[in-house]
Amino acid sequence: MGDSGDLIRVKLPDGTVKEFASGVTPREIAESISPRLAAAAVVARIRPAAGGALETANGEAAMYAAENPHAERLVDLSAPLTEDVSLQLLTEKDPDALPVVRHSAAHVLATAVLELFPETKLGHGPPTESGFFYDFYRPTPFTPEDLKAIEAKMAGVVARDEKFVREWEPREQGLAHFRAENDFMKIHFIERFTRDEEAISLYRNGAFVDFCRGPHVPSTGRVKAFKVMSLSGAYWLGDEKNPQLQRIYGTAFFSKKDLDDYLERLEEAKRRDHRRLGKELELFTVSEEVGSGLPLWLPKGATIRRILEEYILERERERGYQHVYTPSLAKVDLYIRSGHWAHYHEDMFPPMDLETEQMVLRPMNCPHHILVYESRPRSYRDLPLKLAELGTMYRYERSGVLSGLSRVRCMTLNDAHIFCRPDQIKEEFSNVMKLVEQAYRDLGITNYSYRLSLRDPANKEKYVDNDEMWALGERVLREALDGLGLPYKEGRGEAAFYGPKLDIQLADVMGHEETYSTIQVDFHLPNQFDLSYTGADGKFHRPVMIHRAIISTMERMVAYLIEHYGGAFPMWLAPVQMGLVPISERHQEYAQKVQSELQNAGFRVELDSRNEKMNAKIRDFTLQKVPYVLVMGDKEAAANAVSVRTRGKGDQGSVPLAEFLAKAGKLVSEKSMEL
Ligand code: TSB
Ligand code: ZN
Repeated sequence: MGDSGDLIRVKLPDGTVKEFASGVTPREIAESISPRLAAAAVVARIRPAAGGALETANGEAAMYAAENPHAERLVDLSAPLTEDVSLQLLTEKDPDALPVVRHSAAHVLATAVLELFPETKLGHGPPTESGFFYDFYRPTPFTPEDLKAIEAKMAGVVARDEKFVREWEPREQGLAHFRAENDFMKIHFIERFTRDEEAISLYRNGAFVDFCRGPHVPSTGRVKAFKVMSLSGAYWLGDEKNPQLQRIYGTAFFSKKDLDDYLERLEEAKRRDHRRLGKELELFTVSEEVGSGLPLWLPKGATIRRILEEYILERERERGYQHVYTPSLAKVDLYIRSGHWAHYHEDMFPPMDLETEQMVLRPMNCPHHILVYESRPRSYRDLPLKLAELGTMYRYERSGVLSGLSRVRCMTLNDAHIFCRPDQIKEEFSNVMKLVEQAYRDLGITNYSYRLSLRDPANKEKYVDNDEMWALGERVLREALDGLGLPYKEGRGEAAFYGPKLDIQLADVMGHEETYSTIQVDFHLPNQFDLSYTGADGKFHRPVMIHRAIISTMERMVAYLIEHYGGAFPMWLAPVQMGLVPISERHQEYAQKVQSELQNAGFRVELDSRNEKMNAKIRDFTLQKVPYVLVMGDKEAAANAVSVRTRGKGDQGSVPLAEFLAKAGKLVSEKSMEL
């Protein structure tokens, strides 16, 4: 609180401190600086002088619970300030303002729905990564026409430019209002999240009132660009015994251009979606009879996978990795000893009873590789020992998060465990990074970022409890990263249960990131298994383990490559590199000769000898995104040539077969991205 009682001190981003009467609002402060700034501002960020760090959003609780008065937070431009604060005004350009306008858009959506369908009961309506949603309870399903009407009505609410006004109501009185309306979901939120509050926070725009802690943009008119996107069903509180809710999704931006850009990217993402291309290009399929998250690789997808596998095995051999084969299941005791059972068993398939034993499908390959290490005594001269395997493993991913090939339940990881001396960690780490860079270069992956994945120290269940070990692992990784000069962000709660990781993140068209490569420093498992090597001093020492995957799981990497290339693979990865089209029946023989010549040279070719028109055959190969279509008629047969149509470039005319062969061979051996 300001010392003088009715004056507060406000520190602005440029460092100046100004005094205002207590109760001044960020808007009034903005106006005192410049009317332009006041008009441009959407929301304010304040940090009380006695304050702490930025409050992190914690899902629903953050939406409804009373704010922590000491934490840095966003507030309405109309929020009265009654203590000394640092203040920053956010305009539409500030990325942190976007979730605010999306939350306001959710209120606009609910306003529209209640005006059109007054019998509807409201659930909650938070912003999301890509927009917002609102959950509604209404026995009659919304139709596509309803959604259109809702969107039109929203435009009306925006045009009315209603102020978002925060109101406080004594908790019991507020609850009584919601009870009178039979608003069972609002009552639940209030009871659950404001147990210790005397008053509840409401936001009003026009006649619409919602239980909400804000903040909001100043008025509905600031929701300049929005769109109702889709409708889905969700059970109240995720329980199928509860009433079914209708969740309407939308998105909102500060400008029409941002919205259009987003919708354009969404279209692009749909065009590239690996689940769709996987079907169209016949790469993989998922059968309900096998089960969710258990894809079947079709011949063409399997070809891409096999090429990737051979590629990475060869790189590993060059670098002194030794490959092993180990089974995909083990006795549960192995995973009890490793700590997986204590910290990871929620992600594992349940055990199978077998005579007197319990077996589990392995969720990771590490324990098996540890047993390979243990199969004979090791000396310091054996280290680093790099055991690698294309290891198949099983994880019980929840059905809601499964997606095509990118998140599955049965996966094959390009895995290795490096057993080394502590003084070798740095060099091994750097070797792994070099391999990652080489693989990404060859695969044409250029856009990636590094994430140092740390544990959440509060989560004792998910992580091994050993502060010293975590500190050491983190230090080693930071030193290695700094040594290589790599920029990285941090991810709390993203570590493996046994240690911190360096994860390499790739983003899709929508900017959504996933982890692909990973390097992990582990002091835990060597201890659990009492691993040792004989040092130069003749004594036993404990090795360190580095877990690493270069090209991730075959599933996730192929999913990425499909989307990255939009199905138009470079020559070395294309499942079919050349499509052969004889112009008519009489060119069939020549086409077969060309086919065997190309096959003998190691190319993957497909000859279309159907009784179809030439153009239909060319079109089909084009739709399959085959790099080269080779058309053969009298002229080509006479000259031992092929007429070449290059993907994305069109008809290139007749080329002597030998010349084409040499060029194609070069593209493959150089892993060229061009044709
Ligand atoms: C690197 N024990 C280590 C290994 O030695 C390990 O399993 N690490 S992991 O848990 O991070 O998994 C390795 C990689 O597998 C991840 O970085 C991710 O790219 C990939 N992956 C994880 N879960 C899935 C899944 N459900 N579907 C597809 N790929 C996955
Ligand atoms: Zn491992």
